[in-house]
Amino acid sequence: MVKKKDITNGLPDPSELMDEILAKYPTKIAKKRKKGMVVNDPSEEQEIQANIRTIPGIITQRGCTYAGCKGVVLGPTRDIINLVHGPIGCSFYAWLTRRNQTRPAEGEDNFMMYAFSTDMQDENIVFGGEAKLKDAIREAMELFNPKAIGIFSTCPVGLIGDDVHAVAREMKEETGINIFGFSCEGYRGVSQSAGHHIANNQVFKNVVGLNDRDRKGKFQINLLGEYNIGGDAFELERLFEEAGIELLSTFSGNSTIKSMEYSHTADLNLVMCHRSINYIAEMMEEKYGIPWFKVNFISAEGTAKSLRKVAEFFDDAELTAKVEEIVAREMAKVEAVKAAVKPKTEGKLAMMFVGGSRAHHYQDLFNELGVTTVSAGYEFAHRDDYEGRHVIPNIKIDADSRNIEEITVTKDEELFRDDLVAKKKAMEEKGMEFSDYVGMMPEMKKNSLVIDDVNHWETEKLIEFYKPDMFCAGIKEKYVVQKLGVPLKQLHSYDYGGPYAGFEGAINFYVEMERMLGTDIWKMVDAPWKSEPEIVGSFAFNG
Ligand code: CFM
Repeated sequence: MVKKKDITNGLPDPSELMDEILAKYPTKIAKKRKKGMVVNDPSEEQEIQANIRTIPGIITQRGCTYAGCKGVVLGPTRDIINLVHGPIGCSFYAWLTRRNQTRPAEGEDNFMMYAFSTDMQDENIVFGGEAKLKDAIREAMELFNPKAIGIFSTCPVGLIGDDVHAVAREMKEETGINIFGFSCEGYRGVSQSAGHHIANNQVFKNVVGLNDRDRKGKFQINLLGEYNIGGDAFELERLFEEAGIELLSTFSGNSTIKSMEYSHTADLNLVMCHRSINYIAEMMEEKYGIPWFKVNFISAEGTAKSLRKVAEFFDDAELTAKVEEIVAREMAKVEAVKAAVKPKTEGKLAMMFVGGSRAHHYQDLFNELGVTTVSAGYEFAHRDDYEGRHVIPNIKIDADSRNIEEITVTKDEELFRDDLVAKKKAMEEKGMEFSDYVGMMPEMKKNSLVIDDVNHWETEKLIEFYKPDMFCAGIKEKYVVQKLGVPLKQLHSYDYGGPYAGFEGAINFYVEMERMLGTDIWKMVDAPWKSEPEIVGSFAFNG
């Protein structure tokens, strides 16, 4: 049986492990990879290299720009037809695999179970696909009569030069509905992160502000960067509703395009996933004066803290009392489950390599179970998600980032909320923090190993060194890791579980971790090829 690292006197210094990992690479590549690895010291300012191109040939966890735009940001919105202009494979592999759920009202449009594609063929690549795209839009109109259509560009669209924006303009005119395009070709950026930015820009330009709904609640908010994976948004909606907080729109879990149209009438934006949506938060503040702050509803403590911060912002006795009542009631349930589970999970080791925010958020949930995160990293986050937003002015803008449109946002003289600006200022004076994200590294232990855009070779070495009890990542890593004897929890799709957000979510996660951390089954199975190699390879020549 494998013996895991003893961490009673702090985490072991992983410098040797780092050297061993790097020794395998050619010198130039080792130099580059080294900058993406940090032996963490939260008492110091440390720099990590992030958001740069993956080295060709390395088995990355990353996805493409189209995935970040179509799948991540727009995918969970149910009443828009998300039409993919491209070969069918791009649609097929983006079809319902993310487990973002939705709950339409009776009779309301819900297109999420469909995969809409222009199904480009060779002849469209050679002669152009714009005519086919127009036909697809007409067909979609006839069959579904939607309120809006988004057109998503896949790699070939950019290569052959189809102008999705011109088609969108023309078809908007012809159909009378809102149609807009995204230049989110898979290769457009270094990862799905570019797709988030492109999606934010287009949604802000073409959707936000279209409809000025009258105020319905005393406290109106938007939740940005929550995508309702495994039903997370449902749990948060339950809490807001009980507290009397009117959730205008979520970007974009369990959302409608209609609700995004009046989202600019909110008093406050809460940012959950900073990486994917901070652009809209910033742009809404510029244009309408709506302040934002970062929240984390992953973990019971985080949920309580986030709800309390919202109550503090609105500074209303009734709301504060209600929030306290909810927190007290829910925490009692949480504590009861935690007390039963924690003795079995305490002292275990986890590592997580996920996306652009969950590798940080889930550390809070593991902390509640007494599980230490020994190593973590994002697939595609930027330096600010690691080091904190204060580094943004120092981030070098490279050619890949310049490739993404920066839109200029100006103040809306009519709708700008001077009252909110004054409120933010007053709250800041009282010590409340806005427009900030502290990042992952300052909140991780000394000597934890932080790695950006981790690859399979590095994953194997990490497992060999730390012998963790739990590895959190996605489907591409799952079976490789399990064959190495370590259970893997998917933190993208949640496997078949969830919700994990909010109080109920924390309870679900505790119970699941008790089960997953409490079994040695993965350590007992040996991959068959360890004893009996099935394929033996040899070089035909030594050239
Ligand atoms: Fe934000 Fe996400 Fe994430 Fe993300 Fe994603 Fe996702 Fe993720 Mo998968 S928006 S960065 S692009 S929290 S799909 S819901 S789980 S990689 S950590």
